[in-house]
Amino acid sequence: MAPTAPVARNVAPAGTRQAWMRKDQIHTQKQFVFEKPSEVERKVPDAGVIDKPGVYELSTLPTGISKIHLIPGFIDSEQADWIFEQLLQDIPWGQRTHIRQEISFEEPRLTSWYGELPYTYSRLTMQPNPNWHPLLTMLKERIEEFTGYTFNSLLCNLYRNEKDSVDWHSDDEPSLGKNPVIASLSFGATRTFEMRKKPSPEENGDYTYVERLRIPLDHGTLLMMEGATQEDWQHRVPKEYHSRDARINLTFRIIYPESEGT
Ligand SMILES: O=C(O)CCC(=O)C(=O)O
Repeated sequence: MAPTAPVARNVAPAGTRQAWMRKDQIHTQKQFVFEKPSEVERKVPDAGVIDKPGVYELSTLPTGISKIHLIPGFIDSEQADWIFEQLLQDIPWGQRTHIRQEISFEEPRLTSWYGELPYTYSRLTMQPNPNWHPLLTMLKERIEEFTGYTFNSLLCNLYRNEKDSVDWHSDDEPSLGKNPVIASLSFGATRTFEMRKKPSPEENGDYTYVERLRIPLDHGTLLMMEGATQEDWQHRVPKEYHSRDARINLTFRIIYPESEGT
């Protein structure tokens, strides 16, 4: 049977004139009859939570497997305490300004870049900085030993409080090459790292029904992102409604000269 839309029927008793025909009739009896829509309702899926150590395959698509590896306590909390204080003090933190449609706005966080090559994201270029802090070199080597990858660059982020954030994006700049491996190490206040799957072409860019994940990243936690994760998923660190102390996030990357990575 063809689906029928919900209808409102005039149920005035038979024999009476229709209300619209009688100027003196002021009371009409209308009854709304609800008929269930035939279309299946779509539910916005609840966000999953990943807070246990392990390797997680997020999705398998023609682009490949999107994989993350969560290692809480990669740096033990006593060591993480003094590393955090040292990095807060020694890293040359700066606030970058973006210009979009002739409107300039400051990034809601402080950043710093290390590496022999420049790094361009959101049309903003961070100049090469080969002067690695010894503590950052030590952390890079520890991650390399654990993961088997060799990183040549580092983007440092400082979230000063709950108002600082990074919006939805993928680390998919051409200079990172295909299927980039990103090692993300966190110190200080716990913040939620959120992920959402990119919608399929039929969704026309609508993220309403996509899969979502919440990953609390605390003091000393390492998060590895690999495979098609940057191609098929986005991530962000949202602002928080409640107060948060400072947090430092170090994202070790492999940068290629533009022509090689593409
Ligand atoms: O702070 C974080 O955990 C994420 C940082 C990030 O998304 C980035 O540097 O691209």
